[in-house]
Amino acid sequence: MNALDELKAKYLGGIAQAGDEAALEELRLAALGKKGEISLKMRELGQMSAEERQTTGAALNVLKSEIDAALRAKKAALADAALDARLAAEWLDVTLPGRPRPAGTIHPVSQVMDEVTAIFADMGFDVAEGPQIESDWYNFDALNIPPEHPARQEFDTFFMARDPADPRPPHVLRTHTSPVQIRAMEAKGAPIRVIAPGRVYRMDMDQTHAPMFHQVEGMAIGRDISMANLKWTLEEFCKAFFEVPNVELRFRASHFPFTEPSAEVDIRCSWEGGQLKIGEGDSWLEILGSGMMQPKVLAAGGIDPNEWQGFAFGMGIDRIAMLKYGIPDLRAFFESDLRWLKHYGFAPLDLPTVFGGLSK
Ligand code: 2NL
Repeated sequence: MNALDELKAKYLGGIAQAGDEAALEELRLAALGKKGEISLKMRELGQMSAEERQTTGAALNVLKSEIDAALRAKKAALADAALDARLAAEWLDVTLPGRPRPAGTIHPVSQVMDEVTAIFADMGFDVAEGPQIESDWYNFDALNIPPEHPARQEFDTFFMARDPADPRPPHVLRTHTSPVQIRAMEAKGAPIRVIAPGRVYRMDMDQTHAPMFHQVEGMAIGRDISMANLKWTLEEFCKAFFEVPNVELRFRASHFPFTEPSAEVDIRCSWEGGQLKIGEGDSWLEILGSGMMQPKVLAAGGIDPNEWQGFAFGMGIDRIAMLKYGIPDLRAFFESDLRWLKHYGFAPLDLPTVFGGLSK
């Protein structure tokens, strides 16, 4: 074996064995670098005879390109191997199902409020909102609630603190959303169709009462709005809300200071097997209070009762939400009744995975 064949064997063998780029670079410098073995051999050509120089020179050039090609091929092979190793290590199954993330849901009371609002919006009612802390005038006087009325007692209404030196009556947490309707009358005048959904407060707390609950009141004022319009409006509302083709309503004479005449409204129903069915059966379920706007209340809202008249009604949202969705009692709202939450697809015992699996 001549010297060039030895060099060739040495370098091609070394390149084949090289395990990484650094080893390859070392071999490249040893062979082809300025002081590399091939370069030194090139320099020796000067001392050779013309004939020898030609054959050795050509052979050196061939060897040089062979080594160069081997280096490049090995470098590419190492890069491929590195990529394969990474692909194997970082393997990802994109066909795996996602991890479930329990989603929050809208609160049932909010949902029912939205439903009620949408139904009345379809019948041309605007939505009005107002303050939850009201003046004594908007909450009581404007509604023809006399000073001696029980609602005005300390036991029934939450009164705000007032400097004892201040002679004005204290503000209250509104006990109904009627004040919002008085404000709407003042702001827009007649004719008007409006509903007022929102939170109300009464000093009451037992199995069927909470100190804060939700109400929707509504009113329609025009030149000749009558109780017939009230009845039709409430029937349409009940059909849409309870999602039944027919309903039957019963108006029972009643009394509210702000309406005259006044009626409590019951809906025909049955309770077969503990299941409430609206629209058929031998039972009646009270769903709301209503009546014709008392003339003094119209006047308090700045509307002339000699020119205008209208109906008004009020219902408890929490109660009709419980009826519609079959919730047995109020504690569902306070103690997160599992049936109630499950009905809405909310699993209360699963901790959200975003908290890093604290439950495990
Ligand atoms: C009930 C009864 C009712 C009204 C609310 C009302 C409002 C104005 C004028 C006249 Cl500004 N009336 N609201 C009328 C009748 C009944 O609520 O039992 N609610 C839960």
